[in-house]
Amino acid sequence: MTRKEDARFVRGRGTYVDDVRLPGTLHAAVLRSPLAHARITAIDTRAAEAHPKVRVVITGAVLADRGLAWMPTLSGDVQAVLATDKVRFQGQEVAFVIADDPYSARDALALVDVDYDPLPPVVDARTALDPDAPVIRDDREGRRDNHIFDWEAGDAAATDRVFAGAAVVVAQDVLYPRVHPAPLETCAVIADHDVVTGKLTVWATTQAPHAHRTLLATITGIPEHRIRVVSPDVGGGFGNKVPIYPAYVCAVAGSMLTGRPVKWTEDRSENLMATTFARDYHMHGEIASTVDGKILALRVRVLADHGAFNGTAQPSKYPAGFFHIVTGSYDLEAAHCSVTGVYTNKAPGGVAYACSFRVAEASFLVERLVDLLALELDVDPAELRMRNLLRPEQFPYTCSTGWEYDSGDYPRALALLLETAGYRELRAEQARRRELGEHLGIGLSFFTEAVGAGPRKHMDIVGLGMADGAELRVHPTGKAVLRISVQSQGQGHETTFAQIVAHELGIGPDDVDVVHGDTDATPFGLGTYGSRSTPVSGAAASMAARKVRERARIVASAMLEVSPDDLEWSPGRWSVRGDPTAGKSITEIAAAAHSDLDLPDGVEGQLDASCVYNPPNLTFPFGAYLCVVEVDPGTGQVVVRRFVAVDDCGVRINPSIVEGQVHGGLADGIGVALMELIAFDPDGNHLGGSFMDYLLPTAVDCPSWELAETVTPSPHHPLGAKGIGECATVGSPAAVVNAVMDALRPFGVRHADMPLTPAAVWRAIQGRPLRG
Ligand code: PCD
Repeated sequence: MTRKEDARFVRGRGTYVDDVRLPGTLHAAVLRSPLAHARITAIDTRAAEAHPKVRVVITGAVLADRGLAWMPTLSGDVQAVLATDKVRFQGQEVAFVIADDPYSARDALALVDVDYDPLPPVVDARTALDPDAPVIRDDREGRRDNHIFDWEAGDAAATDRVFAGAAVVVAQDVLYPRVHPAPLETCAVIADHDVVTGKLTVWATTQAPHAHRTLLATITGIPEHRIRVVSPDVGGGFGNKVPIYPAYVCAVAGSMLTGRPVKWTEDRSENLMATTFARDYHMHGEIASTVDGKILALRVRVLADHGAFNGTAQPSKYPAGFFHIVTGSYDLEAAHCSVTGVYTNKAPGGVAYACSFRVAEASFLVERLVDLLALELDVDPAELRMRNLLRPEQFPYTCSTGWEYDSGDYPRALALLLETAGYRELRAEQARRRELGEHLGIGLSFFTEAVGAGPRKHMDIVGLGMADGAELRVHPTGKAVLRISVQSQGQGHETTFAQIVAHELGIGPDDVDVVHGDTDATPFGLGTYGSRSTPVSGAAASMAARKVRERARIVASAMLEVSPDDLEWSPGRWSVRGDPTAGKSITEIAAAAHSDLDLPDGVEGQLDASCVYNPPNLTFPFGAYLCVVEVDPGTGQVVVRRFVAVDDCGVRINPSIVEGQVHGGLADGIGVALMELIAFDPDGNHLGGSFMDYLLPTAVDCPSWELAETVTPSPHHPLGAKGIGECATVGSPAAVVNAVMDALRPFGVRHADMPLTPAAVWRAIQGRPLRG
């Protein structure tokens, strides 16, 4: 089925926040810090306020009077809404100018005069804990260093024991650099506070409208039932639209101060500089094996750069997200990982950009280590993986760091990959081309994702348990409306969620409309990230539809004057067991459910039903990827020739949407591996504030994807579906990097850090790799 929403998107008829025009709207711009670390000694707003079109200039002091200068982050820290004492990263919000039009607001920024007293910045996470490092968060009582947390998983002693007895140990420092989700639509907000009713309506680019409503209530003190968050069409999220940003709070304050709607739309540089980044993990990994390549254990230490405020978005029990899935897809005797988080003078964040809370970092590390082990043992990397993958009979499998993988047939996926790619012929071609002095590289990766958070007893964000809801209404004519708590940013939920209901009720997907993105119109839930919509809200939709089906059975039994037990279901219809001609369709039953038909005592009319789904476990999709690159050693240029991907996300609701999700993620992976990097100079100046510097992959950089699939249903999801949205971004960078390293083998290169730009590759060939 093609995507329903495309009918409006391909006509340019989508409605994004910036398209929303409310009468009387004022426009805002944010004044940002030019310095990475400095004390603010004075702010003079008089000249800006004198601008004829400026209505209000909000500073940290104005907010402090209302208790709004600081706000909670998603990780239990606090973040400055507008700086009062110090600025802590370049691009930090210092003042918020509200004017009649966006141009005047921008112009007036230059009229705000801020005196800064520069302080030395902490730019390199590796020096953040030095005893003489400047303390970034001196706002926090008693804080004398830049340490945020230490966290560990697995059994350290058991792991050390296995390592001590292992014949082979390979170790490597691996950086997963700071990258950015960079959605095409930047962030935007309109806050509209009605002084008469006290009601606040916030139009925002959010992946989690309900969580934002609760947070806005907590931050502003406006009662939650008077807050409505509307997230219309969203032009890409990728984790960037999970947090609440300071300008959202400023817009609310601005609307309360002016009594008018206040709109703020971020530009590209602001998005790249100040909204949440991803990764920035300095990892040290060790892998232990026997001489014949049986992988025994994994030991990992991580230094995590969280920027100036700890604003990572992930379940609160897990400060390093799901990083402890670093055991990957292999059967290990022991594993241990420890993560230390530090503050630096960089933008806050650490969002799960297209991965379920740090699975991208984990998966990249283990897949690099497996390749390095193959190199050390001189074994083919496909062969080494095949020997060590979990076997189907081991599921459900509990890994050494505690995750219970629900289902999988890994060897089948890898075998299909090798066959689809023509692996043996590729290796033969590589040998031939090496003779000619040409550098073809073949890279593999195998990954396991963990998507669909909760269960809520283990997972919450700021105390909100990770469950999601769905409400299904069936109208008298049999047409249905499904209301869901999750929010599409391009994934096609209007199509797939209609398909789920259509499948359960045996009606056409065009007879089901999906409502989302408006907290006044949808049930509560935690929203769309961590590929959780299908595993959680998709399950809720399916369960709600099954409740409707059961209600329909009772109504049908009253219509047919038989016992409900004598009815059997076929898609769209209840009929008398053994007599398929005596039956009633869902449409007929819906009409009857709204009619004067006598229903058994205790049975309500109508068919509507709802469900709050608390997932019993995450779902564990997986895949096997192969990338073929050519490297020009003279220039260091990498060209991706082929990319073959086998994905298993259980039952696919919409195969073409799933393929689209995989295509997008594979392109993401090429970008991260070869070109994307948020870099800083030693003063903390941000060096990637536009798409001229922060490179995103285009069609030119991508081959024609070659996809294949296996289907291993999730045993606990009502439809057997697992999430897919982030799989390819998790699995693909390792395949690309492994391919480049494979191509560089004749030059004796073992490892080089991402992004493998021409300069980085050329330097690695010269034996002078670029370092973090
Ligand atoms: N599906 C199907 N089947 C299966 C699964 C799935 O069909 N088995 C489909 C669904 O339904 C949807 C899609 O597919 O439609 C997806 O899904 P999922 O996996 O569930 O996911 P979601 O939740 O919905 O979503 C989310 C994701 C994420 S997370 C990300 S990053 C990204 C992805 O999604 N983002 C985006 N993808 C995408 N796409 C687009 N277009 N855009 C965007 O933005 Mo994060 O955490 O936020 O970082």
